[in-house]
Amino acid sequence: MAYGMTVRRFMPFTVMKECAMSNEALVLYEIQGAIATLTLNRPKALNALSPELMAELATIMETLDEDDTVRCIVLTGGPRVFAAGADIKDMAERTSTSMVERRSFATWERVRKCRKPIIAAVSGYALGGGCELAMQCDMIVASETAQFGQPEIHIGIMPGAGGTQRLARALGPYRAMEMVLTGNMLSAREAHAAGLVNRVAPIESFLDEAHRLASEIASRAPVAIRLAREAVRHGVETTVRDGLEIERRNFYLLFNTEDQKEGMQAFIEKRPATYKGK
Ligand code: DAK
Repeated sequence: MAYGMTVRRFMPFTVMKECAMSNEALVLYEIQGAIATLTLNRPKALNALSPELMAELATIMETLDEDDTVRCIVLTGGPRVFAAGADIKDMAERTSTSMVERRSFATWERVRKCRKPIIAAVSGYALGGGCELAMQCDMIVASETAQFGQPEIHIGIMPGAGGTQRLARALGPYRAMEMVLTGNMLSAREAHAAGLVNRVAPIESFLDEAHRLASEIASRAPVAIRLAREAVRHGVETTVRDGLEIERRNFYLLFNTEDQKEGMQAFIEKRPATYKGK
Protein backbone atom coordinates (compact mmCIF):
# COMPACT_ATOMS: atom_id res chain seq x y z
CA MET A 1 0.00 0.00 0.00
CA ALA A 2 1.20 3.50 -0.81
CA TYR A 3 1.52 6.67 1.28
CA GLY A 4 4.35 5.56 3.59
CA MET A 5 2.03 5.21 6.58
CA THR A 6 2.76 2.79 9.38
CA VAL A 7 0.97 -0.52 9.32
CA ARG A 8 -0.65 -0.94 12.69
CA ARG A 9 -2.05 -4.40 12.15
CA PHE A 10 -2.20 -7.09 9.61
CA MET A 11 -3.85 -10.20 10.78
CA PRO A 12 -6.41 -12.74 9.86
CA PHE A 13 -9.57 -11.97 11.74
CA THR A 14 -11.13 -15.34 12.37
CA VAL A 15 -14.29 -15.22 14.36
CA MET A 16 -14.15 -18.59 16.03
CA LYS A 17 -17.73 -18.69 17.23
CA GLU A 18 -19.27 -17.71 13.92
CA CYS A 19 -16.72 -19.36 11.70
CA ALA A 20 -16.20 -22.69 13.39
CA MET A 21 -15.86 -24.62 10.12
CA SER A 22 -13.01 -22.53 8.76
CA ASN A 23 -9.35 -22.61 9.65
CA GLU A 24 -8.54 -19.71 7.38
CA ALA A 25 -9.71 -16.14 7.64
CA LEU A 26 -12.36 -15.40 5.07
CA VAL A 27 -11.76 -11.68 5.36
CA LEU A 28 -8.32 -10.15 5.87
CA TYR A 29 -7.83 -6.71 7.24
CA GLU A 30 -5.01 -4.25 7.41
CA ILE A 31 -4.92 -0.78 8.90
CA GLN A 32 -2.53 1.87 7.62
CA GLY A 33 -2.86 5.25 9.25
CA ALA A 34 -6.55 6.16 9.15
CA ILE A 35 -7.48 3.69 6.42
CA ALA A 36 -8.57 0.09 6.91
CA THR A 37 -8.41 -2.27 3.94
CA LEU A 38 -10.58 -5.37 4.02
CA THR A 39 -9.97 -8.18 1.53
CA LEU A 40 -12.51 -10.91 0.87
CA ASN A 41 -10.51 -14.11 0.97
CA ARG A 42 -12.24 -17.11 -0.60
CA PRO A 43 -10.42 -17.09 -3.93
CA LYS A 44 -11.18 -20.72 -4.86
CA ALA A 45 -14.90 -19.97 -4.75
CA LEU A 46 -14.45 -16.56 -6.41
CA ASN A 47 -15.12 -14.94 -3.04
CA ALA A 48 -18.66 -16.33 -2.91
CA LEU A 49 -20.31 -14.66 0.05
CA SER A 50 -21.02 -17.59 2.34
CA PRO A 51 -22.82 -16.91 5.64
CA GLU A 52 -19.49 -17.51 7.41
CA LEU A 53 -17.70 -14.93 5.28
CA MET A 54 -20.48 -12.39 5.80
CA ALA A 55 -20.37 -12.99 9.56
CA GLU A 56 -16.62 -12.31 9.61
CA LEU A 57 -17.11 -9.21 7.51
CA ALA A 58 -19.85 -7.94 9.83
CA THR A 59 -17.71 -8.49 12.93
CA ILE A 60 -14.73 -6.69 11.42
CA MET A 61 -16.91 -3.80 10.29
CA GLU A 62 -18.34 -3.46 13.79
CA THR A 63 -14.82 -3.47 15.26
CA LEU A 64 -13.65 -0.80 12.82
CA ASP A 65 -16.75 1.25 13.47
CA GLU A 66 -15.73 1.53 17.12
CA ASP A 67 -12.11 2.43 16.28
CA ASP A 68 -11.85 6.22 16.23
CA THR A 69 -8.50 6.14 14.48
CA VAL A 70 -10.06 4.54 11.39
CA ARG A 71 -11.64 7.18 9.20
CA CYS A 72 -12.28 5.35 5.95
CA ILE A 73 -12.61 1.71 4.89
CA VAL A 74 -11.62 0.17 1.55
CA LEU A 75 -13.32 -3.14 0.76
CA THR A 76 -11.81 -5.26 -1.99
CA GLY A 77 -11.64 -8.82 -3.22
CA GLY A 78 -8.22 -8.55 -4.80
CA PRO A 79 -7.38 -8.13 -8.48
CA ARG A 80 -9.11 -11.22 -9.91
CA VAL A 81 -12.62 -11.07 -8.48
CA PHE A 82 -14.56 -8.88 -6.09
CA ALA A 83 -17.25 -11.47 -5.34
CA ALA A 84 -19.26 -13.80 -7.59
CA GLY A 85 -22.35 -13.55 -5.40
CA ALA A 86 -23.85 -15.34 -2.46
CA ASP A 87 -22.82 -18.97 -2.14
CA ILE A 88 -25.01 -20.90 -4.60
CA LYS A 89 -23.86 -24.24 -3.17
CA ASP A 90 -25.07 -23.14 0.24
CA MET A 91 -28.44 -21.98 -1.11
CA ALA A 92 -29.18 -24.72 -3.63
CA GLU A 93 -31.25 -26.97 -1.36
CA ARG A 94 -32.81 -24.30 0.81
CA THR A 95 -36.51 -23.65 1.19
CA SER A 96 -38.20 -20.31 1.85
CA THR A 97 -38.54 -21.29 5.50
CA SER A 98 -34.91 -22.23 5.99
CA MET A 99 -33.81 -19.04 4.20
CA VAL A 100 -35.96 -16.97 6.57
CA GLU A 101 -34.87 -18.91 9.64
CA ARG A 102 -31.22 -18.46 8.83
CA ARG A 103 -31.67 -14.68 9.22
CA SER A 104 -28.86 -13.84 6.82
CA PHE A 105 -30.36 -10.39 6.28
CA ALA A 106 -29.36 -9.63 9.86
CA THR A 107 -25.70 -10.16 8.95
CA TRP A 108 -25.98 -7.92 5.88
CA GLU A 109 -27.70 -5.36 8.09
CA ARG A 110 -24.74 -5.42 10.50
CA VAL A 111 -22.44 -4.60 7.58
CA ARG A 112 -24.78 -1.87 6.34
CA LYS A 113 -24.89 -0.18 9.74
CA CYS A 114 -21.18 0.71 9.75
CA ARG A 115 -20.95 4.50 10.03
CA LYS A 116 -17.53 4.88 8.43
CA PRO A 117 -17.28 5.79 4.74
CA ILE A 118 -16.64 2.64 2.72
CA ILE A 119 -15.09 2.50 -0.73
CA ALA A 120 -15.52 -0.71 -2.72
CA ALA A 121 -12.40 -1.38 -4.81
CA VAL A 122 -13.76 -3.73 -7.46
CA SER A 123 -11.74 -5.76 -9.93
CA GLY A 124 -13.13 -8.69 -11.93
CA TYR A 125 -16.59 -10.00 -11.19
CA ALA A 126 -18.99 -8.20 -8.87
CA LEU A 127 -22.06 -10.36 -9.40
CA GLY A 128 -25.31 -10.90 -7.56
CA GLY A 129 -24.62 -10.39 -3.86
CA GLY A 130 -21.13 -9.19 -4.87
CA CYS A 131 -22.63 -6.36 -6.88
CA GLU A 132 -25.06 -5.67 -4.05
CA LEU A 133 -22.24 -5.58 -1.51
CA ALA A 134 -20.32 -3.09 -3.70
CA MET A 135 -23.45 -0.96 -4.08
CA GLN A 136 -23.99 -1.04 -0.33
CA CYS A 137 -20.65 0.81 -0.06
CA ASP A 138 -20.52 4.59 -0.43
CA MET A 139 -18.33 4.77 -3.50
CA ILE A 140 -16.99 2.34 -6.07
CA VAL A 141 -13.53 2.45 -7.62
CA ALA A 142 -13.22 -0.14 -10.38
CA SER A 143 -10.36 -1.69 -12.27
CA GLU A 144 -10.71 -1.85 -16.05
CA THR A 145 -11.53 -5.56 -15.72
CA ALA A 146 -14.50 -5.07 -13.41
CA GLN A 147 -17.86 -6.50 -14.43
CA PHE A 148 -21.06 -5.72 -12.60
CA GLY A 149 -24.18 -7.82 -12.85
CA GLN A 150 -27.24 -9.30 -11.19
CA PRO A 151 -27.27 -12.76 -12.80
CA GLU A 152 -29.72 -14.29 -10.31
CA ILE A 153 -32.30 -14.63 -13.09
CA HIS A 154 -30.07 -17.30 -14.66
CA ILE A 155 -30.47 -19.49 -11.58
CA GLY A 156 -34.17 -18.98 -11.07
CA ILE A 157 -34.12 -16.31 -8.39
CA MET A 158 -33.90 -12.51 -8.20
CA PRO A 159 -31.67 -10.05 -6.37
CA GLY A 160 -32.34 -10.20 -2.64
CA ALA A 161 -29.83 -7.89 -0.97
CA GLY A 162 -30.80 -4.53 -2.41
CA GLY A 163 -30.00 -5.04 -6.11
CA THR A 164 -33.42 -4.11 -7.50
CA GLN A 165 -33.55 -0.91 -5.45
CA ARG A 166 -29.96 0.33 -5.52
CA LEU A 167 -29.45 -0.41 -9.22
CA ALA A 168 -32.66 1.44 -10.08
CA ARG A 169 -31.51 4.45 -8.09
CA ALA A 170 -27.99 4.39 -9.55
CA LEU A 171 -28.83 3.67 -13.19
CA GLY A 172 -32.48 4.64 -13.47
CA PRO A 173 -35.34 2.13 -13.70
CA TYR A 174 -34.96 1.19 -17.36
CA ARG A 175 -31.32 0.17 -17.33
CA ALA A 176 -31.76 -1.51 -13.96
CA MET A 177 -34.73 -3.46 -15.29
CA GLU A 178 -32.69 -4.69 -18.25
CA MET A 179 -29.87 -5.86 -16.00
CA VAL A 180 -32.16 -7.60 -13.54
CA LEU A 181 -34.33 -9.29 -16.19
CA THR A 182 -31.53 -10.34 -18.56
CA GLY A 183 -28.74 -10.98 -16.06
CA ASN A 184 -26.36 -9.22 -18.47
CA MET A 185 -23.27 -7.52 -17.09
CA LEU A 186 -21.91 -3.98 -17.31
CA SER A 187 -18.21 -3.43 -17.95
CA ALA A 188 -16.28 -1.01 -15.76
CA ARG A 189 -16.49 1.70 -18.45
CA GLU A 190 -20.22 1.17 -18.93
CA ALA A 191 -20.80 1.23 -15.19
CA HIS A 192 -18.78 4.44 -14.94
CA ALA A 193 -20.72 6.09 -17.76
CA ALA A 194 -23.98 4.99 -16.12
CA GLY A 195 -23.06 6.52 -12.75
CA LEU A 196 -22.54 3.31 -10.79
CA VAL A 197 -18.76 3.69 -10.54
CA ASN A 198 -16.83 6.73 -9.32
CA ARG A 199 -13.45 6.03 -10.91
CA VAL A 200 -11.94 3.47 -13.28
CA ALA A 201 -8.22 2.69 -13.10
CA PRO A 202 -5.87 0.08 -14.59
CA ILE A 203 -5.81 -3.22 -12.74
CA GLU A 204 -2.29 -2.47 -11.45
CA SER A 205 -3.40 0.71 -9.71
CA PHE A 206 -7.12 0.46 -8.91
CA LEU A 207 -6.40 -0.26 -5.23
CA ASP A 208 -4.00 2.70 -5.03
CA GLU A 209 -6.70 4.83 -6.62
CA ALA A 210 -9.19 3.66 -3.96
CA HIS A 211 -6.63 4.46 -1.26
CA ARG A 212 -6.04 7.91 -2.73
CA LEU A 213 -9.75 8.62 -2.51
CA ALA A 214 -9.85 7.14 1.01
CA SER A 215 -6.92 9.36 2.11
CA GLU A 216 -8.69 12.43 0.83
CA ILE A 217 -11.84 11.54 2.78
CA ALA A 218 -9.82 10.57 5.88
CA SER A 219 -8.22 14.03 5.91
CA ARG A 220 -11.58 15.77 6.31
CA ALA A 221 -13.39 16.56 9.57
CA PRO A 222 -14.69 13.16 10.81
CA VAL A 223 -17.95 14.33 12.37
CA ALA A 224 -18.84 16.34 9.28
CA ILE A 225 -18.02 13.27 7.16
CA ARG A 226 -20.27 11.06 9.28
CA LEU A 227 -23.23 13.42 9.28
CA ALA A 228 -22.91 14.33 5.59
CA ARG A 229 -22.69 10.64 4.69
CA GLU A 230 -25.76 9.90 6.78
CA ALA A 231 -27.68 12.69 5.04
CA VAL A 232 -26.79 11.42 1.55
CA ARG A 233 -27.53 7.78 2.40
CA HIS A 234 -30.84 8.48 4.13
CA GLY A 235 -31.78 10.93 1.42
CA VAL A 236 -31.68 8.37 -1.37
CA GLU A 237 -33.77 5.98 0.72
CA THR A 238 -36.52 8.45 1.54
CA THR A 239 -38.50 11.36 0.08
CA VAL A 240 -36.73 14.61 -0.80
CA ARG A 241 -38.71 16.32 1.98
CA ASP A 242 -37.47 13.85 4.64
CA GLY A 243 -33.97 13.94 3.16
CA LEU A 244 -33.90 17.72 3.49
CA GLU A 245 -34.95 17.41 7.15
CA ILE A 246 -32.06 15.04 7.85
CA GLU A 247 -29.66 17.30 5.99
CA ARG A 248 -30.81 20.37 7.96
CA ARG A 249 -30.58 18.59 11.33
CA ASN A 250 -27.06 17.34 10.61
CA PHE A 251 -25.99 20.72 9.25
CA TYR A 252 -27.01 22.44 12.51
CA LEU A 253 -25.38 19.70 14.59
CA LEU A 254 -21.99 20.36 13.03
CA PHE A 255 -21.90 23.84 14.54
CA ASN A 256 -21.47 22.14 17.92
CA THR A 257 -18.19 20.51 16.88
CA GLU A 258 -14.65 21.69 17.55
CA ASP A 259 -13.79 20.70 13.99
CA GLN A 260 -16.23 23.24 12.57
CA LYS A 261 -14.54 25.98 14.62
CA GLU A 262 -11.10 24.74 13.60
CA GLY A 263 -12.04 24.37 9.91
CA MET A 264 -13.46 27.87 9.63
CA GLN A 265 -10.70 29.45 11.74
CA ALA A 266 -8.06 27.72 9.60
CA PHE A 267 -9.70 29.12 6.48
CA ILE A 268 -9.67 32.64 7.92
CA GLU A 269 -6.03 32.26 9.06
CA LYS A 270 -5.05 30.76 5.67
CA ARG A 271 -3.56 27.59 7.19
CA PRO A 272 -4.37 23.88 6.89
CA ALA A 273 -6.94 22.63 9.41
CA THR A 274 -6.17 19.98 12.01
CA TYR A 275 -9.24 17.91 12.78
CA LYS A 276 -9.80 15.97 15.99
CA GLY A 277 -13.10 14.29 15.22
CA LYS A 278 -14.81 16.23 18.04
N1 DAK B 1 -21.36 -19.57 -5.28
C1 DAK B 1 -20.63 -20.66 -5.03
N2 DAK B 1 -19.55 -21.01 -5.75
C2 DAK B 1 -19.22 -20.22 -6.78
C3 DAK B 1 -19.95 -19.05 -7.11
C4 DAK B 1 -21.08 -18.74 -6.29
N3 DAK B 1 -21.80 -17.62 -6.46
N4 DAK B 1 -19.38 -18.49 -8.19
C5 DAK B 1 -18.34 -19.26 -8.51
N5 DAK B 1 -18.23 -20.30 -7.68
C6 DAK B 1 -17.24 -21.38 -7.69
C7 DAK B 1 -17.51 -22.36 -8.81
O1 DAK B 1 -18.49 -23.29 -8.45
C8 DAK B 1 -16.14 -22.96 -8.99
O2 DAK B 1 -15.94 -23.90 -7.95
P1 DAK B 1 -15.32 -25.37 -8.25
O3 DAK B 1 -16.15 -25.94 -9.32
O4 DAK B 1 -13.91 -25.05 -8.68
O5 DAK B 1 -15.40 -26.05 -6.93
C9 DAK B 1 -15.21 -21.80 -8.73
O6 DAK B 1 -15.97 -20.85 -7.97
C10 DAK B 1 -14.75 -21.13 -10.00
O7 DAK B 1 -15.89 -20.79 -10.75
P2 DAK B 1 -16.04 -21.10 -12.32
O8 DAK B 1 -15.30 -22.34 -12.68
O9 DAK B 1 -17.47 -21.03 -12.65
O10 DAK B 1 -15.24 -19.85 -12.94
P3 DAK B 1 -15.44 -19.18 -14.37
O11 DAK B 1 -14.31 -18.24 -14.49
O12 DAK B 1 -15.64 -20.22 -15.43
O13 DAK B 1 -16.81 -18.36 -14.28
C11 DAK B 1 -18.35 -16.83 -13.19
C12 DAK B 1 -16.87 -17.24 -13.43
C13 DAK B 1 -18.36 -15.75 -12.14
C14 DAK B 1 -18.94 -16.28 -14.50
C15 DAK B 1 -19.16 -18.08 -12.75
O14 DAK B 1 -18.47 -18.69 -11.67
C16 DAK B 1 -20.55 -17.74 -12.31
O15 DAK B 1 -21.45 -17.53 -13.13
N6 DAK B 1 -20.77 -17.75 -10.98
C17 DAK B 1 -22.10 -17.55 -10.41
C18 DAK B 1 -22.49 -16.11 -10.48
C19 DAK B 1 -23.91 -15.90 -9.92
O16 DAK B 1 -24.89 -16.48 -10.42
N7 DAK B 1 -23.99 -15.09 -8.89
C20 DAK B 1 -25.28 -14.83 -8.23
C21 DAK B 1 -25.51 -15.82 -7.12
S1 DAK B 1 -27.04 -15.56 -6.27
C22 DAK B 1 -29.14 -12.67 0.52
C23 DAK B 1 -28.11 -11.88 0.17
C24 DAK B 1 -27.57 -11.99 -1.11
C25 DAK B 1 -28.08 -12.92 -1.99
C26 DAK B 1 -29.12 -13.72 -1.64
C27 DAK B 1 -29.67 -13.59 -0.37
N8 DAK B 1 -29.74 -12.60 1.82
C28 DAK B 1 -29.20 -11.61 2.75
C29 DAK B 1 -30.68 -13.51 2.27
C30 DAK B 1 -27.44 -13.02 -3.30
C31 DAK B 1 -27.67 -14.03 -4.16
C32 DAK B 1 -26.69 -14.28 -5.22
O17 DAK B 1 -25.68 -13.64 -5.33
